[in-house]
Amino acid sequence: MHRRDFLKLSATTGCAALLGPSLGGCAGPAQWQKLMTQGPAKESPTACNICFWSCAAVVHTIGDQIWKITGHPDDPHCEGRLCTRGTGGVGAYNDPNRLVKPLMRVERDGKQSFEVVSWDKALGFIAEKLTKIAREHGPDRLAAATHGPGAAHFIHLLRAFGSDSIAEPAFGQCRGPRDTGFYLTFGEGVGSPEQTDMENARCVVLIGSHIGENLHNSQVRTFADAVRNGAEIIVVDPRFSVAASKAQHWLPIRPGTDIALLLAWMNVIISERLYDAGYVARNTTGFDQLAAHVAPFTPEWAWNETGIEPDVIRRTARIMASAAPATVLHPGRHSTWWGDDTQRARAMAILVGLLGIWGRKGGYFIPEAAELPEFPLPAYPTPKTSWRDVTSKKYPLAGAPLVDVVLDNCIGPDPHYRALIIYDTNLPMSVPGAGEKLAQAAKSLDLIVAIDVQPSEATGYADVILPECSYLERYDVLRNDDEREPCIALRGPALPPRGESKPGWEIAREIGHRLGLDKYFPWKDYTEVIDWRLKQVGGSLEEMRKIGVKRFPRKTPVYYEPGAAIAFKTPSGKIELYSTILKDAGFDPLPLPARQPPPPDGFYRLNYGRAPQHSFSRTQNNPVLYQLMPENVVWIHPSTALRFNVENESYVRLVNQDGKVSNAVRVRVTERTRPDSVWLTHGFGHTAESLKLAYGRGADDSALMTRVLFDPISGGTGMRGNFVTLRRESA
Ligand SMILES: Nc1nc2c(c(=O)[nH]1)N[C@H]1C(S)=C(S)[C@@H](COP(=O)(O)OP(=O)(O)OC[C@H]3O[C@@H](n4cnc5c(=O)[nH]c(N)nc54)[C@H](O)[C@@H]3O)O[C@H]1N2
Ligand SMILES: Nc1nc2c(c(=O)[nH]1)N[C@H]1C(S)=C(S)[C@@H](COP(=O)(O)OP(=O)(O)OC[C@H]3O[C@@H](n4cnc5c(=O)[nH]c(N)nc54)[C@H](O)[C@@H]3O)O[C@H]1N2
Ligand code: SF4
Ligand SMILES: [Mo]
Repeated sequence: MHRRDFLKLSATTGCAALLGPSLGGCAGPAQWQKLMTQGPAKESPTACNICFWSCAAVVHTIGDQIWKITGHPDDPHCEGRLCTRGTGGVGAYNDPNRLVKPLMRVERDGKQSFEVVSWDKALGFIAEKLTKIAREHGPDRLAAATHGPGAAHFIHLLRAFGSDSIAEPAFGQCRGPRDTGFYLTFGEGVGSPEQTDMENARCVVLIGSHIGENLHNSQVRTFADAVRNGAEIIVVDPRFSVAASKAQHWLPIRPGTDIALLLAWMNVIISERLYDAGYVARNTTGFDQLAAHVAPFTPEWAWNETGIEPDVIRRTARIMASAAPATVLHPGRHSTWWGDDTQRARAMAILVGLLGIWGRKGGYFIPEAAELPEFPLPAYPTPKTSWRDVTSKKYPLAGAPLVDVVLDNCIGPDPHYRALIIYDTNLPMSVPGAGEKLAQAAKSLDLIVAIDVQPSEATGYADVILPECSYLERYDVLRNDDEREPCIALRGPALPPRGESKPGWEIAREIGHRLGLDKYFPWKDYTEVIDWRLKQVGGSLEEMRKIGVKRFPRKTPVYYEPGAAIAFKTPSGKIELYSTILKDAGFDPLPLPARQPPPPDGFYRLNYGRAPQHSFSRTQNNPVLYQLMPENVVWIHPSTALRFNVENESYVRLVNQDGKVSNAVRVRVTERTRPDSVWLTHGFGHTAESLKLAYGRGADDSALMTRVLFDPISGGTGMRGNFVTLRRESA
């Protein structure tokens, strides 16, 4: 059987695998009222999974219905209040389009469709294919693409099997360049949650980061603390973002020229001797080379590049330097922009070093996790070929596997990888060009498995689709992030899994057992693992089911002492302002400015980002969040509206530089976007028909990204180099 493009799960067989309105549906006002008066509600702890920030929460259930989900009062990720999306998590349970039965691709009379099968058949098929691949090619030829905390179960499965090729769009399409740039400079990346001490800051500098629309709960809260405390807020963004609206200093930069601004800031800070000279002398190397490098990059020079006036550049440089060390120069998060992204992150990291704010109060604190032992298991086998062997051929400095590289190695007559597991990630909408690559991979690979809660775009390429139950119906790995105060949180089920859906841990264990990996899954139920780990730190699962969140005292200080000589994990043991690693690898050891070509006449830069109501492409079909924002709109400048003779609320199609046409999308005419750009919220324009609410609504930014600016250092896929024009839609 030949696999072709992705199948829409609309075939009658497929529909039987979805929950359906008769079982689910969203409670209307009358039902809510009834629920609210029925009490008493049962309360159980969870960690939100509407995004991976994993805020600890309390699920209030009455019978088999969820009344509401509220923030856990003791949780530092949310301080008792969930964000819009977390509150709407109820919809993740009620979504009538949820997957609730395993599906397998079948071909009858030359026609392919998905057929409901038993778990035993689906898992048996997967195990048979993987066993054959291991025998004929080696277990290292299995790859995975994952996201989120639940991925841990499948990472464990792959490592136990003998593969470490586990890629995430959260690296190559998100944090990769940022973490690589900071790693090269400080010997470590930035954490998640980011260790920015905004609540104690006197100045916060945001470069792009659109906090407020980017709704990582505690990050927004600490940014609000900074605003409330009267900190000077400097926002560098070509668009008038929500964060810009809170700032005293909004620098509407020409897109793609941030390195020029950062170099000019350094020029001012060095020439006016505003840097922390003691910190720089004790903790950095390469200062002289840096000083010589930035000397020509004056504010007057940068004006021409960035469009920011020299006065503003000088004034903001002085503000951030005088507030230091209580200055947060935020490292950003989504950093795959223009293809020079590791160098931009390096420029930010160097400035962090000059200001002496790493490990200092009001700058970057030192994060710490709870010392929570791992459940004792045998060591993993060493993969015959590691992801590094595959990735380093193209990107020698990439710090993690890249989805693009994995997919490229899934294609062709004799691909390196032979099977792919997709867990909690929607590649066709999160990696530009991945849909086409997956369609090709489907022809070359022996097996594609998708594990998802809903029939999203990625599942359409699979041979086997396994329905995971929602986070509200399962245990997962304990949350234990590096943060200000060590703290663990429990995700536990509030209700049993709907239909035949299963928790990820059980799916991974069942596959593991069928592959003969019993020694890596020696427990019956994942609660045994959780309970064992908690008992090592004086707790228990029983206790955690009651308290949800447990805090621990810190073992190390939150900041370095002023005047400390810090041991960094770089080759020199210092902050490397000048990077010998980059030089040795043939890259610029100090960042150089770049310029992006302007849009052709009649075209606009495609800018994109977040809205508070949605997460990536995962929530558009959530019946609660759908009501808050059913489709995205395209922001256009009034001059663009005039030129195309379109009005607010009318519909247009976006056509990119390669002729790709979007769905019809509603226009919002606003001066908040530049005349040379348009703005879209990411995650809309779904093409999977079984997502009944989300299907066909709004425009998909990913589909318009046919020009990818690869970052040669980290392998990140720069997404901002695309242009679109408008095509009027007749009413
Ligand atoms: N509600 C919600 N919040 C989320 C998420 C979500 O899905 N939904 N996702 C989370 C995740 S994983 C991430 S990575 C973050 C992403 O959020 P961020 O890390 O904040 O993303 P950025 O790309 O830095 O920010 C987008 C901003 O960059 C601006 N911009 C565009 N081009 C340029 C440029 O050349 N220079 C500068 N200085 N600015 C530019 C845009 O106008 C926009 O305001 O959001 C997180 N928070
Ligand atoms: N065009 C464009 N591309 C982008 C971005 C952008 O702004 N624009 N942003 C980039 C960024 S910053 C990031 S971090 C990545 C994120 O990209 P992804 O990792 O792909 O995004 P997610 O929303 O986490 O994954 C969505 C998938 O997870 C499934 N899912 C939801 N809950 C569960 C669950 O409990 N279990 C399982 N098994 N599946 C579940 C959803 O149904 C959906 O199929 O995207 C990147 N790609
Ligand atoms: S930030 Fe919002 S969506 Fe993300 S985990 Fe917290 S409450 Fe859930
Ligand atoms: Mo991200």
